[in-house]
Amino acid sequence: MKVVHTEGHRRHDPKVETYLGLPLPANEVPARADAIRDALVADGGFELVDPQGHGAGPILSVHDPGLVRFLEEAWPAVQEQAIDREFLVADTYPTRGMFQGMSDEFVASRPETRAVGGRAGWWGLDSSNPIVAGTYVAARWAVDVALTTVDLVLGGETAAYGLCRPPGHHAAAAMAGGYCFFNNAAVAAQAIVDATGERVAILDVDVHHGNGTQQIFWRREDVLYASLHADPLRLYPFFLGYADEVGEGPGRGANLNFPQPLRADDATYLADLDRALERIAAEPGSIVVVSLGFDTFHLDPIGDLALTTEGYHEMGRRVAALGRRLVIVQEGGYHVPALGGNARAWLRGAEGRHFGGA
Ligand code: Q9C
Ligand code: ZN
Repeated sequence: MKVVHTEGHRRHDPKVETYLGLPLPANEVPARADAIRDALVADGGFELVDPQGHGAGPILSVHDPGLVRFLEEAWPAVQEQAIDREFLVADTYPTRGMFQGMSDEFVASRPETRAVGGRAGWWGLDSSNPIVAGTYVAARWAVDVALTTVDLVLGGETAAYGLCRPPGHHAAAAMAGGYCFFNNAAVAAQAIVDATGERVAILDVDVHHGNGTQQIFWRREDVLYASLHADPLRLYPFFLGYADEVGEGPGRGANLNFPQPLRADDATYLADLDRALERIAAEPGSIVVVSLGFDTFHLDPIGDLALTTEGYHEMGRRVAALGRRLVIVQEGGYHVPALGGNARAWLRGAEGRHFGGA
C-alpha cells in the first residue's frame, strides 16, 4: 500500500499543552508520525510517497476563510503583541452564556476582535490545543497529504494511507480544536465528491467523536458520516457525539454516532463497527474515507476504550470487506510505543494480509 508522508509535519512541534489550565507534556507530537512511518517502512509492504501541493482552494471548500486567515496570522500576531511564550492558547472564548437573550442577528454582528488571545477563542474550541510557530505550515501539509491520498485512489489504487499530522476531525468549518486545525478527512471527502459526483461515506474510528466532520456535513446527504467513539458523557468533545445526532434538513439520516461504553473491548466495538458498515454499504458510492485513530487502544493515555492490536487487524479486514476503495487518513493515537504496530496491523488487515509474517 502507498503511504503519503512528509517531514513537513515536524513544523508543528508543541512541547506543552495545557489541561485544565496546567501545563503537561504535549500528546500530539512528531514522534507519533515517526513511529508509524518507521514501522511501515520496516514491514517492507508499504511504499512512502511525497504529497503534492494542492493550494488553499480545497481547504476553502469546507472551511471559513476567517479560520485559514487566523491560523496563518496567529503566530506573527503573538510576536507582534510581544507575548513572550512558546505556544498560544486562547485567553477568552465567546461561549454561549455570554450572549444569552441576544438575537442571532445581533450576536452574528459582534466583531472577531483584534487581540490574539480573543481571536484564538473565537476560532478555537478548547484550551488543550497549542498553536506554535510552525502550526499553520504543518496543517497545510497535512491537508496536502490527505489530498494526495485521494489522488492515488482516484488514480486507481484500491486503498491508500495518508499519514496526516496534525490530525483533523475536530476542526469544524469555522473552528480549530482537539489538536486539529484543518479537517483533513472533510477536505478529502469534498475533493472526492467534486471529482466523482458520487456519494462519499466517512467512517471515523478515532476514540473521540469527530465533531468537526459531523458539523461540516450535518445538512448534507451526499456525505455520510458514521463514527464510533467513547461516550461524550465521559470524553472530549463532551457536547457532541450522542446517538440522537442524525443530521438535519437534506442531511437527516446521514449522520450516525455509536457512543461506546467505558473500556469497550474488541468484540463490543466490532459489533457496532458492523452496524456502521452495514449502513455505509446501503449507500451508493465507491469510496470510503476512514478517519483512523489508535487512541481506542487499551494503553492510550487519553482514551478510555480497550482495543488491541489484533482488534485493529480485524477492523481493517472488515472495513476492506465492504469492497469499496479506501482513502485512509490518520487522526489520533497517543501511546507512541504501540502506534507503529497498530497502524501496521490495521493496514495489513485492510490489504488482506495476515496479522504477522511477510
Ligand atoms: N489531557 C484527537 O485524537 N483533550 N484529538 C485532551 C488531554 C483533547 C484529541 C486533554 C483531545 C483531542 C485527534
Ligand atoms: Zn482522538
